[in-house]
This record gives sequence, structure tokens and C-alpha cells, in this order.
Amino acid sequence: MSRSSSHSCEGFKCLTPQQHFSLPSPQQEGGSKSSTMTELETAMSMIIDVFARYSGAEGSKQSLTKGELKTLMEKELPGFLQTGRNKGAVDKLLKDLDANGDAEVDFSEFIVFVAALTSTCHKYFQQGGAK
Ligand SMILES: [Ca+2]
Repeated sequence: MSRSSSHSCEGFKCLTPQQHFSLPSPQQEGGSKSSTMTELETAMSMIIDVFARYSGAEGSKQSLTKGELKTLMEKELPGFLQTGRNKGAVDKLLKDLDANGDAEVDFSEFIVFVAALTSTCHKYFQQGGAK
């Protein structure tokens, strides 16, 4: 009796997406949508909302063009770019954030920026903040 173990990799293809994402089923009895979001969940959803608000203005809805990035920065992070003086600031920021080089900032590139900025703020507050 010869046991063939030649095609052992075939067996790994049986996982369906459903099996990967077996999240606990939300126990919502009424028709009301989740009214019990935690603070962190709310914060995350707000970041997603803010991104979508600006990314939908022109071009792809999934990413920020340079113009959209500029508007977002001016409205949401007015202290970050000193607009007026620093003409190349948006270009430089876009270059820094654009990890995949498509000249736009998609959400995964944006969230890296938000995380880095938040981390910087965190350090700042740990050091006692402004004097
Ligand atoms: Ca990009």
C-alpha cells in the first residue's frame, strides 16, 4: 500500500469568506440600529465619516485628491498646515502619505497619518502639554 501525499495543498482551499468573518451575531431585537457604540467605536466611525465627506467631492470616492486633501486639512486640521505661507505644504504632505504612489490618498494611507498624528499628540500631552 502506497500512501500518496503529493497534493497536500489542495485541502486548504475550503475556507469560505463566511468562515473567516464569523463575527458574533448582533443581538438586535428591535429595528433600532446600534445605539450602544462605545466611545472608541464612535471615534473610529467619525474618522471614516470625515474621510468620506471629503473623498467624495471629486474623482474617486475611495481616495483624496490633492484638492480634497487640502480642503480636509484646512477644515479639519487648521493648525497643521500653515496655508498661505507654505505653498508646497500640501504637495509635500501628499507625497509623504501616498504610499502606493497613485497621487491620491486612500483611506489606509489616511488612517496611517491620523494614527501618527494622534500618537504625536499623545506624546505631547504626556509631556504636560503646552506650558
Ligand atoms: Ca495613494
